[in-house]
Amino acid sequence: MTRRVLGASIVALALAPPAHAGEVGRIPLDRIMYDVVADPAGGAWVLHTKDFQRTEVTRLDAGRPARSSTRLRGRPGGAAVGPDGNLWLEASERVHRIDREARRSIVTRFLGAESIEPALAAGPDGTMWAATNVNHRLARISSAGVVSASPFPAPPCDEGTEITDIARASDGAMWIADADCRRLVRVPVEGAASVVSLGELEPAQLEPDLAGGVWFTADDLVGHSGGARHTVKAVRDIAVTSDGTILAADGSCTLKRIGGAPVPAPLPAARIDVAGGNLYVASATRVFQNLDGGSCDDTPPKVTLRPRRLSLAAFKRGALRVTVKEPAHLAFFVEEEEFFHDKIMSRAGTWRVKPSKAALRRIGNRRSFYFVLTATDADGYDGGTDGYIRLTTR
Ligand SMILES: [Ca+2]
Ligand SMILES: [Ca+2]
Repeated sequence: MTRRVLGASIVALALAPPAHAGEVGRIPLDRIMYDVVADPAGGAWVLHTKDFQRTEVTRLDAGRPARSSTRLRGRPGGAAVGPDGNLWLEASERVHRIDREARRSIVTRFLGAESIEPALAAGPDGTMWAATNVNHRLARISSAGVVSASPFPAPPCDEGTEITDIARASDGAMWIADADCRRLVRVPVEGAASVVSLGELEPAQLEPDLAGGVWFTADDLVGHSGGARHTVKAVRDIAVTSDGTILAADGSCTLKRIGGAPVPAPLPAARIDVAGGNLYVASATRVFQNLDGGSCDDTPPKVTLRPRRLSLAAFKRGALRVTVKEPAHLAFFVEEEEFFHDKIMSRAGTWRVKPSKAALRRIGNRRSFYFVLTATDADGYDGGTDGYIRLTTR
């Protein structure tokens, strides 16, 4: 059985019938992807940034061009599909709602004493659940933006309480990951909350199973609320498919399948999400819907810089050439200078580094300078080179 056939058979098992398979979107090479949130109605929202000061959200739908991005201030905290079918997203103490056309509105603000933890999930009562990081309160946010707060459903521990994720279980209960207290808190639809102590493990992300329990990530591990523990080195994200298969993304060319063989991935998958029979996997800048197609490359970009000895006049003319073997974001730095150039290479090729006049003035009286060249490919792998360049007088 070939890799491709194996991958296709698992897709058929878990996600049949896939409406679409292949690459469905990409963001510019100088962006960093935060997350992909799959929409149960098809499509997905991609959360990304260029400068970590703002978050952009791009809507992807198979067969349609990407919806123009909407921008908001700050880094995203929690992000989840709300009871109204829109993406709900927390950033800079605001809860935003973004619809399928990528239009944004602010649902509510958490300012001052009741700032919000980076976790959101749709509750069984038509509200969005969140947690505030003062006084350990649980917040329920209505579609109209009305917040009703109640005491956190488990007593605080000595370390305080840090909520990293909230998820709705298949039976309607809500699971809360409390990292500082190293525990999972389960809030049933009716009755008292219960606590699952995790020993030394600090839970990060949650994904509900099909039987009321929940899977979680912690360090190099994927665990279950029922007690199972599986080592997954450098686990970045997890998802549960409609037949209960647990897939873990670790930035490599295979998805780790808990309790089974790894599944070939179409790209080095760092983010993964499942909804409505679709699986989305994403690397640093690319998004695939389902697992067919692609040819996964988990090698850093190969890059060379020539020549290492040239005249100032030649440098000024652009004789310093960087060659890269695949699409990449290139950045050239000169030590102890602010001289910095970058270039997005949308295909393999050569970039001529042309210094500005100001940069030439600053380094023109030197005999040599130390440079660092970095190259980041479409999947977030870093390559590069560094060394000295000698400047000759002629
Ligand atoms: Ca995910
Ligand atoms: Ca590569």
